[in-house]
Amino acid sequence: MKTSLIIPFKNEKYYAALTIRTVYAYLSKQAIEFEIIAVDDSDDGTWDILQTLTHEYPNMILAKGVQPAGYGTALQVGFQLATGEIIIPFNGDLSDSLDDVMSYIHLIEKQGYSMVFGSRFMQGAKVENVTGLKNNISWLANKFLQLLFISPCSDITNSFKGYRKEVLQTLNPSAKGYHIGMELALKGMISQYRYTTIPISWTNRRYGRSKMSVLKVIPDYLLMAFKIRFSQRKNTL
Ligand SMILES: Nc1nc2c(ncn2[C@@H]2O[C@H](COP(=O)(O)OP(=O)(O)OP(=O)(O)O)[C@@H](O)[C@H]2O)c(=O)[nH]1
Ligand SMILES: [Mg+2]
Repeated sequence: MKTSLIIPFKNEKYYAALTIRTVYAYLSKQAIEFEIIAVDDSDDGTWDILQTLTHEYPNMILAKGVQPAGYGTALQVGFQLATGEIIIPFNGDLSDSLDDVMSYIHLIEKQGYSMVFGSRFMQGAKVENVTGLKNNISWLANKFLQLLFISPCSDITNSFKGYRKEVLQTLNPSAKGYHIGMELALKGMISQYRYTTIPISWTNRRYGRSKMSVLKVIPDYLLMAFKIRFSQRKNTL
């Protein structure tokens, strides 16, 4: 099955070339068919770097995000362009692991899962250089979501997940920001798609600046979680 890696970039001039080259070098050595879809919302020269790379790598697609720019809208642009049967959002700052990408592909292709979720909070996960506050808020938010949705998944908010394309097409995400990962996971679980959660590795960025303020995004996460929970309740009454 062909895999589409969707990589969003916003002002990642230190990572753009490093990430694309690292991903290519790694995936080219695996026995898989793949494409990279880079979706860019930068104004720091990242776009020019990515454009140069498209001449080097034939199976790389480069697209601009749509305005107003957002992590969620960027992923949605990538989903529309993806031609693979497996779709995996992968962060442009190399925080996610390519070994985990291969585990996702294996679980979908060989074990028939519709979705695979990566968890930073289960036994076996390796999290490096994370800031205490962000990690604690994220852990707490995921505990809360687990209770609200009675879910065994310990990392619903993480966007690094793998999906069959046909699943994404039915989930119809609306989140414009970082909460798109949570929206897709919750809607997918409610729709009873077969999924599993595995421990993953996550390393904090070494260069550049984080675009995500965890405190600012909390209202988006809460609103979306309650909206999904209450529409689920209405449907089961
Ligand atoms: N196209 C696009 N990409 C974005 C946008 N916001 C963030 N990104 C990218 O999405 C990825 C994740 O964003 P980060 O800023 O690293 O967010 P984070 O991983 O939660 O934050 P850190 O843990 O501090 O790295 C990075 O590759 C960003 O460049 C956006 O509005 N548009
Ligand atoms: Mg990051």
